[in-house]
Amino acid sequence: MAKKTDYKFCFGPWNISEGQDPYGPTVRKPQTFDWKLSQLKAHGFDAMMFHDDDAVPDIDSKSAAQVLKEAKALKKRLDNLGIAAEMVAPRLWFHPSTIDGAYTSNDPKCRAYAIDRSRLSIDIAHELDTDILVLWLAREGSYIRESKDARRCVDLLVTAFDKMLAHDKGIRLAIEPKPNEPMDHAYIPTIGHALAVAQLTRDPKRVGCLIESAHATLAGLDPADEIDFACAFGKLWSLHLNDQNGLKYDQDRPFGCTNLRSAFDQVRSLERNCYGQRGEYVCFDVHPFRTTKEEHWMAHLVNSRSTFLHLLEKARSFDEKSAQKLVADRDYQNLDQMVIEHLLGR
Ligand code: XUL
Ligand code: MN
Repeated sequence: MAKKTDYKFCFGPWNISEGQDPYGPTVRKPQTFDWKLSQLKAHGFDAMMFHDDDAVPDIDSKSAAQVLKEAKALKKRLDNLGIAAEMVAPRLWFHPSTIDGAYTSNDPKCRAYAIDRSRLSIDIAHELDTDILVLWLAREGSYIRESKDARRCVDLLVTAFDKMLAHDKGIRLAIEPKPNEPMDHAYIPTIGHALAVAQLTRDPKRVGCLIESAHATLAGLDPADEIDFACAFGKLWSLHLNDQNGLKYDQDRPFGCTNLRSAFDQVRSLERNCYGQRGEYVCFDVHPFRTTKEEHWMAHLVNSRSTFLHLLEKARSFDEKSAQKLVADRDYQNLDQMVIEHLLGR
């Protein structure tokens, strides 16, 4: 029998968010970073994900030396608490230099800013002892098709990735595709696009991906199939499990809350690909509903983890033998019902 994975879990400080949306302000007072760290351990999580400015606040106002000093101090705090840093991601969508995109901005000065900041993020990752740089390419796309040359933008992305790969021989780039929001259309909307672009870089072996369930759903794809596809290439290096109710704004709902069967299929796919056995983490990129009271602030994370563990039990207790008999008989009708009954606990 295959070895059972002992899954490790993580989330980011932004997942304990204050409820702001485009139509209204925050509804919960911000929590301190220390509180977030203490909650992480208390609720059975093992690691934290970091944007570069989660790790070092106000990063743009500090010298590189100061940034690295603060990253070192953070690493000490994490070590003392027994918390790992899962990844670092450059936040390339807040600064004025990223208004028209970062690596694909039409302005060469803005592109230079994006690459410099990415290199600094890699140095932070190094200090935090993670070899994963996550790239959610937030503004690499267009609102107006004629504003950018999409062919040239592919070249610009490859140029930027090559500079990052050259900067640190140990870093691995995990591209997190998302088809839209904030852009009308993103240049890297799916895992297929991410892995294709990886092949154009100077070191394709160090360019892989991160799948977010909601992003796959927004692309009209099945998250479980995306997981299998990435794993067929050995390129699934991180994962943002959550849920999404149809084709609308990115919802980051608790894992399994909208489509329990899809969540079950994602867990099955992780299991058959032995995800987690090479040190990968299960991360939940989920947000509390705006209505959430401060005293229930961790519920969306705790519930996502708990649903994952329940579904893991369901995946492991699924009667594969009977399922295979139905498959051999092309009786998908009863296979369908078998899955439903299993999820209903019958
Ligand atoms: C955006 C998103 C980000 C990335 C990290 O939709 O998912 O939080 O996961 O930059
Ligand atoms: Mn994400």
